[in-house]
Amino acid sequence: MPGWAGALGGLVAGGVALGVAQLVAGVTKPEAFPVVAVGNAVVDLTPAPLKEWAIRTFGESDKAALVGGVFVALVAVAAGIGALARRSAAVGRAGFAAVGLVGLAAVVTRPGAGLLDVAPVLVGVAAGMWTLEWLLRRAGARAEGGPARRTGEAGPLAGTAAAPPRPSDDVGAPAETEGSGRPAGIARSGETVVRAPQAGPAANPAANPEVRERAERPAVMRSSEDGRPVFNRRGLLVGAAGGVVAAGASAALGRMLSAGREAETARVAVSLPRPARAAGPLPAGVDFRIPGLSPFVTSNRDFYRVDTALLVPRVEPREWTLRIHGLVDRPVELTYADLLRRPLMEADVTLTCVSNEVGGPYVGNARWLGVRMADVLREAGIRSEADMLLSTSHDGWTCGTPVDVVMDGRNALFAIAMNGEPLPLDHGFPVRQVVPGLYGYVSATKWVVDIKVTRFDQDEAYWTPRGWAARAPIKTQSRIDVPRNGASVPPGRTKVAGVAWAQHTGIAAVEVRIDGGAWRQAALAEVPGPDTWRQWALDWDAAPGEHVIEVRATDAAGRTQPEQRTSPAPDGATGWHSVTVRVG
Ligand SMILES: Nc1nc2c(c(=O)[nH]1)N[C@H]1C(S)=C(S)[C@@H](COP(=O)(O)O)O[C@H]1N2
Ligand SMILES: [Mo]
Repeated sequence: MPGWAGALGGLVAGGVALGVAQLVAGVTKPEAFPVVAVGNAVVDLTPAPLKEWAIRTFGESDKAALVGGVFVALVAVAAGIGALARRSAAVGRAGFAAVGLVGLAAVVTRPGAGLLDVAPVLVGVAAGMWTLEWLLRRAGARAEGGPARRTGEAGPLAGTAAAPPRPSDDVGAPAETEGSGRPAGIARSGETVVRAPQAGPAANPAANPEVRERAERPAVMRSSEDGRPVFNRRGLLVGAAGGVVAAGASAALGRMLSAGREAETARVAVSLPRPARAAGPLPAGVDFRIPGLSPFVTSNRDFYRVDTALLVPRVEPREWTLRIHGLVDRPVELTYADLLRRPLMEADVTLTCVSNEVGGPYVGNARWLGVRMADVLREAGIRSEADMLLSTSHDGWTCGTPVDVVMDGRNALFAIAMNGEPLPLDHGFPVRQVVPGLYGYVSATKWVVDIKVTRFDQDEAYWTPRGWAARAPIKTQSRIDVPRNGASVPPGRTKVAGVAWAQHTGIAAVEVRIDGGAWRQAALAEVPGPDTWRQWALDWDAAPGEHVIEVRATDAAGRTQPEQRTSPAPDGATGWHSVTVRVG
């Protein structure tokens, strides 16, 4: 087997080792990825003058240069190990073990290292050793049962390698003959021998004397006349390709998991500044505390989530910036630190999704902490012809919000916190928009990174060409939470209760009727302002039988919900919510 084949095997095995290590680090601890640990250790061990030289030479990319250097060193070492391992599997294993020891030393000497930190190195090294031996076996090295077969890693067919030849053995068929030391499944490709080097693309393999000769020999003798193993180039290349795929896939998955954990680590590390304008405690009567009724404050865990993101964007605050540009006098770019230095305010705001059906679950209320969008936009200087803020999220989703709504004095925020915690990753960490009174798809951009000040007649946001209205104020709605539709209710006095919302206008009245009878006024809970939902409740003397309960709300502008049911598209559902219950 030529030297390049061993080197290739070493490289692929090294890649698998790193990919697997990255994957394990992704599930255990991202900093325990050995390349990062080695890089950090190198930084610590580098004498100051050399460090300064590196910073002078590589500048901002000194970290990239360092990690790159570690990778180049690893590539060279891996290739060397592979080339040496052609002769002896023990050498290959020793090489991986030596590299692993360096990785282990780096990992365990990191500040805050724990026992679990050794896992990425150990599992990665094991995967690399296994891959190297597997590849070299495929390539034909040590076909005569060298150390490879004693490792016990060979497939179930390995034991047949020394079986006597069967006269009927044909080149294409005998997995047993070709299976020497290979995992089952791979062994079945009789092709491997037919297309072995020198054999050529024989149309009729049996007619090729060389192939026939080789096929008729037992596998133990699958070597050339001089006693050296036959090099199976195709076997090696196919195996190497598989190894590259496995290495890439595990590295990608590991990076994904790591990124999530890094963002989560960064999120936990955020210490929220005190608001310049705190919202104060909620009024005592905001919550009737009726079992089954939505609590006034929706916990972050229970808050509905709606977005187009298959993978939750993982944005680290130190990498986050918000750019405001377009029809402005002075474009603005803010960092997370800039945002946190500005006066923060708290606001209780109920979010609602336009896709919410009448009675549906896509509505939730939270206390948000953030910077007023209007303050930042005023600094940028919005031109008079602008009427739309086209915001873009980290993952490229876009949202069009009317300028006048954001600037009219309401609590439209670049929010950084939700219910006293940094925004959960799912809800837009590190920064999202919250605009009272507009459905989420035209206002509530999560992971917001860019705002283009523009015009509705010049730009379109994500959902507009998909059949949803460009402008979408929230429609006044009410929902019955208890009793649930289809519930059985004991006869006698019982509570009917739910929530109603008309953000930025406020709820003035909620009425309930049973079986199409007269409307009765429900009691309304307190609210901190017009931007949240409002609980309502009514005592009902339930008589046995089946009953239909309906609800409708009237907002502070005097508009009562229309009875006419419409579906959510294009700008929000209308109609009265109703439930049917059995009493008895
Ligand atoms: N980046 C991004 N932000 C987004 C969306 C999205 O798809 N991507 N969906 C919007 C919609 S339709 C709604 S209703 C709200 C929901 O916010 P939540 O998931 O925090 O409840 O987010 C809005 N912000
Ligand atoms: Mo939505």
